[in-house]
Amino acid sequence: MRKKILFALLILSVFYGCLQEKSLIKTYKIWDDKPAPNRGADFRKIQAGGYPYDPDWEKYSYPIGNGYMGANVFGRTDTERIQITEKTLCNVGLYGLGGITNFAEINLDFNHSDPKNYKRELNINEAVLNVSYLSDGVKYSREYFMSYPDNIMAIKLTANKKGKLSFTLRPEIPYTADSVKNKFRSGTVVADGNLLSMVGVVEIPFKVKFEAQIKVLNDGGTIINSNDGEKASITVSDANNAIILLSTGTNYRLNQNIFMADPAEKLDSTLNPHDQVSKLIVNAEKKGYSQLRRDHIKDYQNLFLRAQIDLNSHISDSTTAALLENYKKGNCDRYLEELMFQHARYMLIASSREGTLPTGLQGIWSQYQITPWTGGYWHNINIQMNYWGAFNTNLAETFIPYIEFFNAYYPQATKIATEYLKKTRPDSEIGEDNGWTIGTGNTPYKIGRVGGHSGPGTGGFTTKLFWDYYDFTRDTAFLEQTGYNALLGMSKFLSKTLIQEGDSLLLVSPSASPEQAHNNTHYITTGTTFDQGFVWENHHDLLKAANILGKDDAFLSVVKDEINKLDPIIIGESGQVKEFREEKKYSDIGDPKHRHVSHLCPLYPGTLINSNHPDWMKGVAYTLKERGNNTTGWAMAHRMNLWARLQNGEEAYNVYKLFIQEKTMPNLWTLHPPFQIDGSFGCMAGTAEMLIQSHEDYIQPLAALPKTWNNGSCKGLVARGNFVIDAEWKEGKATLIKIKSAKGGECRIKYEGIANAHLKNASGKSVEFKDENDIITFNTQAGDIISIRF
Ligand code: FUC
Repeated sequence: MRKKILFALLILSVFYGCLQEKSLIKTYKIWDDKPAPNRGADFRKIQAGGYPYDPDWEKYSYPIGNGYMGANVFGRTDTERIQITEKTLCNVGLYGLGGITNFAEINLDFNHSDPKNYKRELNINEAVLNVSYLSDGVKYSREYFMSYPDNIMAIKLTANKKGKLSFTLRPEIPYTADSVKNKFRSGTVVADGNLLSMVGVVEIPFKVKFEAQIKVLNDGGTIINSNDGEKASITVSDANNAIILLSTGTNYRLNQNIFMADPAEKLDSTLNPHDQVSKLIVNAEKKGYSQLRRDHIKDYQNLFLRAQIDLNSHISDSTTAALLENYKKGNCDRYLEELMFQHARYMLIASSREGTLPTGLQGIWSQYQITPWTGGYWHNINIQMNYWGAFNTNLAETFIPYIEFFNAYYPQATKIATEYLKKTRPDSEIGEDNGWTIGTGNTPYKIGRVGGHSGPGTGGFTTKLFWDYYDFTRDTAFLEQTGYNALLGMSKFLSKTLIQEGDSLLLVSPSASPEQAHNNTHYITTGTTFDQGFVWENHHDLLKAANILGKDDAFLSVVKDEINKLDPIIIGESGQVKEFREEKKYSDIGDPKHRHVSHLCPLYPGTLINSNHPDWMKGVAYTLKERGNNTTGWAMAHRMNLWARLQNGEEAYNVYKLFIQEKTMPNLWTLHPPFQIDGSFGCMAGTAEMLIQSHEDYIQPLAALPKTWNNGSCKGLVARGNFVIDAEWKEGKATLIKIKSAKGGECRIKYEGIANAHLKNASGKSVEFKDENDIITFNTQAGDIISIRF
């Protein structure tokens, strides 16, 4: 009998263990008890770049996405609004760069005017959105998702009584009305049987051909279509339920020509998205809704479920809007802090998948004709911030689109490097081997100029992502094929931006600290900390990469010589980290409250400033205090990560709190303002950085734990070396740290009193370790799981 009970317990615990691995302890949902309003754009309030603001879209609609396309769903019961964005559909944008634009508006007329028991809910654990309500005694439900494996949007509409589902589907191509200033596009909507096609072209400046197909499959009732002029529609009457499938495409192909050719030559005009868009619909219909849904959830959860944090919170009953309102009043519910973290991971998965473009300034969502700042890839902090958290929150694959983007823009980036050097070095010999670089403003169609208000350090800021991608994944094939050459080429370029000053100093010239201005003009100088710092970081990472791969390029000796002559970090008379070499006291030059803290990049995302230089760390703390936490969205996120690296958990938490209180909207999108996605992703990285750090040569769990997170646990966060970390803590002290070694290798962990802890492997055997000043070191093989109990 005892044996049987023990056996049953064993089975149960194995089963429970499996469950633990596969599901989160909590369900994360964003929900509301009313639809998003849809009152139209507010023409009195103008966004960056001069385009009208749509507060309802921005604050209340819920986003879904699959890397290729995104949708904002309003969940309305009169006329539902589903606004579609497709990443490759661009018009002129701003500054001649091209920019993402609204792809389609899908209207569903239900005319249910008095809904009861209304609920709309975005389930973050599954990436599925639901709307349900009662109208005239009938319960109506709609379920929406966007699948990456099938590149399709699917909607299921149901009524709980037979024959009660009726609606008209009316898609519109946006911004084609005569009243629209600068009409860039034309197109038609045609209904044929149960299929609606939207076909057209955004003529200026790239002649992008686009097509969307929408298929309506009704169960019961009748279906008719209408082709009334431009306003084609499909009407379903008295059905039991229905499925809507939507696919989109353009003739954009990510390749080197996109960045090299003139605007009208960038795309292959012989390509037509029609076949591909049709095939997606045919395949999806064949597969069927249930299988599409299963495949979508499986694909999504394969990424999403890898990491979780539990800050000792309870799922709240309040709507998300009420939770946020309460938080603003000072009731800082930790569930919302967890939800923000997981929602950002959700949005990263929804907007950045292999084979699609990188996630942009607004992720994959834009309802604008011209999106603020073109929705582009801004490289003086925004795009980097988008990916900081990909690595430590266990979503490294979401960075692959940037690697693909890099491979496509690389030849143009080498041209830009040479052009820049020819312009800035008129007297010196500029050969052809100048590496590559990238400046601030870039889009899917164009990489822009280097320099101006942001120094050439933007290139090193970018390659930091390549190094970190390697360092977190330890993917040596990536380092060999792409990473090493990217670092090498960047060092070659940066090396040529240096001028000799005396015997032992090399300074970037011209140089700028992103967007800092003095006397109302951007301040251009020599050797800013931002530029010097990123030359140091890139050179340093290159030498590490060369060492790993056993490379012996002759240029490496140049790098070794230069790295000692950069003198990047100088403490000024106020105790500040100087932003400019010529600055004496804090704020002598530039805006003392500027949102950018580019001179602190050597602490985060860089590694030059670290605990081996306590005076520099103090200088960062002084500078951060002076600059203040009250700034724009992404700028708060950078500060959060910096405070985390200073291991000041209270300040890191204060900025996070401020970010939620001041910059977060009821749909949990966040503001720069306007809506940008970088701040959400940056704070997601910051949350993980507070819990696990690994930028020095050891892993440091709970490095910046604030008091309010005194009890909790995390699972599946990643440290450099590809060590996957679970941790549990009570009263601010670790009780268990579990390390899964994905790639093997030496593991070093720093934690107070760790030498007294018990280390066991998965079969319960003690693990030998060396110990030195609260750092323990032990060897691992790939697949090893080591538990450290305190
Ligand atoms: C950088 C920032 C701005 C804005 C823009 C998109 O240039 O300095 O604040 O976020 O990117």
